[in-house]
Amino acid sequence: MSGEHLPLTGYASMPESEMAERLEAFRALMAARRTIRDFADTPVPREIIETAIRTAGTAPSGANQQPWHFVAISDPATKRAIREAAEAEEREFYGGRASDEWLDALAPLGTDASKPFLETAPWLIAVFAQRTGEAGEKHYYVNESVGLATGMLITALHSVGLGTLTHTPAPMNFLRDICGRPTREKPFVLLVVGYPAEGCTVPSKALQKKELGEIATFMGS
Ligand code: IYR
Repeated sequence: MSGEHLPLTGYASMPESEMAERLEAFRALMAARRTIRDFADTPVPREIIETAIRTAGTAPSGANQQPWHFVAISDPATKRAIREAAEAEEREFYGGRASDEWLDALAPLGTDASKPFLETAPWLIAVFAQRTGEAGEKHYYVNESVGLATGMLITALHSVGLGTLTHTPAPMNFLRDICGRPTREKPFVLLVVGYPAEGCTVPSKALQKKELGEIATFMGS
């Protein structure tokens, strides 16, 4: 094996009964996660966002290149600029750019071009995918890597009672300009973060998750 290697640390096996118990508790925690669109303006400390982003930064990535950058925004003027740019795109999307099939698929969610949460929520985290590194070197499996990191970010935030919305105004190149990021970075997703507003509702469709038999096939025992 080439390249320096060190002993693996941080793994401790446990009895199968404890595995089952812990996993069931974690499954139940994650099953309670919902994408929300109605946020309270209650502040969330910066340290909480920092630790959640550091958690995301532990994700596996192609050749461990960590091809991500997170811009965490609480500044009201920047949030307003993002809202204005996102709503301009969304007005075009809902006003004709989206196919009828796409609008039909979205109908159960009840979304429209109005995105007040982009100003109400205490934090926006713009996630950028780096197609190349600082020295111009190619990054591998960029979307897979950034998707994994984003999933871990959402999981970390949910684990401490924060709600998120994975928002993808399309196109979202405006995020690169507003956040001052280089052209080698592509906006991946805009994560809206905060506490659910009082009386927050979620679409009933969001409560229906597929059963194990629909999402998994086992080949062998
Ligand atoms: N970006 C639009 C439309 C939208 C698209 C999908 I796919 C969604 O799951 C939700 C919304 C919007 O944010 O309204």
